[in-house]
Amino acid sequence: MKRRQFLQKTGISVGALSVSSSFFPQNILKPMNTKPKPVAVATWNFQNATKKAGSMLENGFSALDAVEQGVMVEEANLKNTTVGDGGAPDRDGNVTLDACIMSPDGDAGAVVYLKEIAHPIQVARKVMEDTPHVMLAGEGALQFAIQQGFKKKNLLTESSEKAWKEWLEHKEYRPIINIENHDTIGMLCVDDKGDIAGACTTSGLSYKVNGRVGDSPIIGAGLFLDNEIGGAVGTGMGEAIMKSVGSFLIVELMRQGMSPQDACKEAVMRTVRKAPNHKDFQIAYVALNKAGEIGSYCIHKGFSYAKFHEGISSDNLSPSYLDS
Ligand code: SD4
Repeated sequence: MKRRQFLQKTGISVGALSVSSSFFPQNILKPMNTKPKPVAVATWNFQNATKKAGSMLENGFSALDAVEQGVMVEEANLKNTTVGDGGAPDRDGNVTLDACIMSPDGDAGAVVYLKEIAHPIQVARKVMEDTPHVMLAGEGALQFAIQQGFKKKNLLTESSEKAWKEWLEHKEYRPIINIENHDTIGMLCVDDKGDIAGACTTSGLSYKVNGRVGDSPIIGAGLFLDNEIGGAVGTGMGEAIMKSVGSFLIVELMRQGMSPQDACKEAVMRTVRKAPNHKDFQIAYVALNKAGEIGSYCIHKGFSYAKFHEGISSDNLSPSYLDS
């Protein structure tokens, strides 16, 4: 039956049909099959982490192993006061860590408010692989880590303790754009099979209220990926990222055909349009699609990201931003 006869018979108008077919995003009709060369990308200028992940990918490791080992470089870096060991404490002096990980099959694991364990990302992976759950919190997460063989450690370094005591003298509590307060590592990797994985790990906002958890360990906020489309990670003011479910939003926008760059920009603009105080805080996203294209956008100048692709490490990459 010819198209017009069919339409006449079924009473569907040509207009109605064209509206409904254009409703379907291109990427759903044509799934992406391109297999890119391995790539690792991370928030901020964490090139040691992307180099670690990138060289693992080049040696045939999976994207999941590469993101885990990659972010562990920063968790172990005592000079980084916003991730892992040496992370800044909350206002009461507790170092509490948040992390999550996602694998290409869509599985996920997370820990929040985890104390005394230097590599929360490894515990998050254990939650994903060895329990039927996605997220463990606080004391339960710590008990689980110990049962899994992790060793307890005091994560409050002398210098973070000193800085915290100095802070206690004034107790100024406000988000300050781009300074030490914001250096969470979120990483995305595509491996030589074309599979994508992601990880995100942080000590959260420095001198936060005891108990506060940000976006970083929340699947959909600080990290989200779909192995058919790509992934996204966020950093900055976690409250704003959580309220817009930023990383999930970016992946869904890419599913509808947007480039990683346009999707990151739209996610930032959702926050900007709703938050009149956006000038006072930073949020930044990095996205990677399955074709290996990277996008990044933030509210204010000062955010940077790092990538490793085809043996080349590129650091201090500056995305476009809203403020000019
Ligand atoms: C948080 N998004 O806990 C994190 C902070 C951050 O770089 O990104 N630091 O809200």
